[in-house]
Amino acid sequence: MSEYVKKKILLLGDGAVGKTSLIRRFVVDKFSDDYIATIGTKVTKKDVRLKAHGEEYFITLMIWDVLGQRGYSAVQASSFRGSQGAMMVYDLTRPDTLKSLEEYWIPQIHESVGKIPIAIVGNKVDLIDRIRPYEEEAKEFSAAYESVSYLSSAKSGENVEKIFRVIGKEVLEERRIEEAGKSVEVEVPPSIVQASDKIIMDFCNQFGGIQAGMPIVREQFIKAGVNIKSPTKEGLIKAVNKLAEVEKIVKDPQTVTLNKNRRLALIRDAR
Ligand code: G3D
Ligand code: MG
Repeated sequence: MSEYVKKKILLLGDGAVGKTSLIRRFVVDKFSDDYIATIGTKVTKKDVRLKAHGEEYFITLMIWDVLGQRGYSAVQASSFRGSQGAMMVYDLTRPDTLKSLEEYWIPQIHESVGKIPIAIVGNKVDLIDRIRPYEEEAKEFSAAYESVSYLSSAKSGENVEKIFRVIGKEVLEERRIEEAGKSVEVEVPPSIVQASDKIIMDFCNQFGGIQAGMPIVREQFIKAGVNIKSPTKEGLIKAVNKLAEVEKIVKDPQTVTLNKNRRLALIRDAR
């Protein structure tokens, strides 16, 4: 007997560590050099067949590529909800990205969904010489979180399939998930990144959720020329206007104006 299940897996880690490349490699088995910055959150589906508890499962992995920019905590917390496993990715050529897992990404995930199975992934193994004890470093680090660790390369494909399968299996065999169910407090006045974060969430909430809203946010932010890492007030104002244009198609004029003014106020009040 095989069972059909659907599981939500997050890919987390700093910008440019290789999250999007790993997903692309796993899903279409290809490495593309064109780099498209992930603005917001993107969900990719992949079906895999797995054995767990001695049974065969057909499992659909819903892989969430979450905005890798620190400070977007509302978007991130909202993306974390309901996730059952996570791959925490760092870049082997940039030690600060490993530190960032410890200081930012792992605490964030613990705070919003509790202790779910995680895998620590040191990516870009094709770029390093193996003289340094990278493996030991990764093992030591992951032991502290009772998690598995792998070195991978989205470029060569090394370990990519394996990591997704391992996390899929761990999620199936399931260690306990503690829903902390905490909401994220944002202090006042917000920074410009926090304003941007709030605007994105506000739009998504109005637009039927993060999965429906995020592709539109992505498109309009690009059109407005907003750099998600360091948004400017001018750029955000443009983006808010563009989002309003989209909302005009589906919402009444009053709501559109209300939404727009609420978002412009966020920008105005930002530091
Ligand atoms: P992100 O989604 O975590 O932000 P990306 O990261 O997947 O967009 O990758 C960021 C850059 O690292 C890209 O380079 C990408 O090609 C490169 N990259 C990702 N994984 C690997 C890997 O395993 N090996 C090597 N050599 N490069 C990798 P560019 O230059 O296009 O920005
Ligand atoms: Mg990306």
